Amino acid sequence: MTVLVTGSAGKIGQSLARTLPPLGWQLRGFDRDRSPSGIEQLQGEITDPGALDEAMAGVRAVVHLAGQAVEAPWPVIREANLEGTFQVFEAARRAGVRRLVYASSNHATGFTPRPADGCELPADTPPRPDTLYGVSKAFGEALARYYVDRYGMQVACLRIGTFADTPPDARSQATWLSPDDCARLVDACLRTARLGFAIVWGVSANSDRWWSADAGAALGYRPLDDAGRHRADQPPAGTPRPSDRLVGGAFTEASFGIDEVAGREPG
Ligand code: 15L
Repeated sequence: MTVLVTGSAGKIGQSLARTLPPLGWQLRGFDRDRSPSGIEQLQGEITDPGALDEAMAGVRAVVHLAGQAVEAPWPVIREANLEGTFQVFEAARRAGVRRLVYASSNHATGFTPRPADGCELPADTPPRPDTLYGVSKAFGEALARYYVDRYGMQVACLRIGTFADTPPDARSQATWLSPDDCARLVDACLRTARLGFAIVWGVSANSDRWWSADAGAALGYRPLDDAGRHRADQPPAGTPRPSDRLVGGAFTEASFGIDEVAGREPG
């Protein structure tokens, strides 16, 4: 059964192209760029309904990763993450594809205070975006809810933490999502018989995690990696900053305001 992966040339897309086929999934990639992965690939824009109709043919489920993955000027966010995500949901609906895994982000909740030691935030923590990027992810979650309620789709929204081969900094002791756990999470979302609408933290089994594992466990996600095992390899934590007290970390700082980001090249 074929699963369409949008954003297949991106960091997570290329990783899933390696990790999902051994778990039994046949992938078709869709991206504006080509990537070196060995899966079938179609090139196109996620804002192009015709290209998406072609990509959805014969597909059983969609993993929607494509879009702008960090803060950027509003026109970039609007085009990629609002228009693009809408067109992907619409194309899935037209094609009768019922299941979709949506790459949301922890930055949909970035201004939420980090919980006290030993406490965890539930997966359905209300949106409190730290950037326009975070706002666009909250939009995607609302769109998902709408397609579930109106059209009976089954959608898992993954509030992804820090996806990386190894945890890159002190914050990611809590927020790291390893490539193998990412595959386990997407695999669980594709397989579960219990999916209606779900929001799940995309995080590994980190000893210092702030995020509850319950919603993921309900879908059958069993993470195995722990950022704590890499603690010794990390650079020492810098001077504490006020933004350390918030889920979104640096994204909550003044340098991520609309005026500050307006002239920046999209990352
Ligand atoms: C994200 O949503 C970003 O795509 C990624 O670049 C990281 O900033 C990550 O969140 C994070 O919070 O570490």
